[in-house]
Amino acid sequence: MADAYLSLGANLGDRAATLRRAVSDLATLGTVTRVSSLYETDPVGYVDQPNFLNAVVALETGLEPLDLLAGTSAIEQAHGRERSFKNAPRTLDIDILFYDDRTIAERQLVVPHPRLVERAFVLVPLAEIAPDLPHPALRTTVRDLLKQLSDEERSGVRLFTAPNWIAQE
Ligand code: PH2
Ligand code: MG
Ligand code: MG
Repeated sequence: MADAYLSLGANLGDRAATLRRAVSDLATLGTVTRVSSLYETDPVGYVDQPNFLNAVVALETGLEPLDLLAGTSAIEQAHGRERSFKNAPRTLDIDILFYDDRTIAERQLVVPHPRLVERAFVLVPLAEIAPDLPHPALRTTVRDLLKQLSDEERSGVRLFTAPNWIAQE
């Protein structure tokens, strides 16, 4: 069994409903062990698009990384994901952030996710559920990676309350 961390994002349609269904779909790929809160986030990269809702999920899985990627891609497809251009608005994006402490550099999949260290929309929810997790290559904890971002970057990520979002104990 491996511990994977996944980033979820949506900025089209009923974003909270899509993310809620995505979390239950992910249970077909393993056991969802932690789910962050939802965050409303300013778009990063291609900025002329609607705000996102983002969250991070921990998944215990028996799938190998490329099989996990096939599974998450199928869930994106099932939610109507279209690939028009890089960073285009999307009904659902699921990215693999970490897969145990492995580093993977395949054509289809690079793990740890190469842009996670610069993305408050990933690090804020990740720090909520796994602050002490070390980045396997940088050896810096998620908490410390988040501290390296500017106040401005962190202010683009705001707690979002959705009724019936997945309950955490
Ligand atoms: N995803 C991107 C590009 N920009 N910005 C926010 N706020 N949230 C995202 O999930 C996101 C983004 C590419 O996948
Ligand atoms: Mg992405
Ligand atoms: Mg993606």
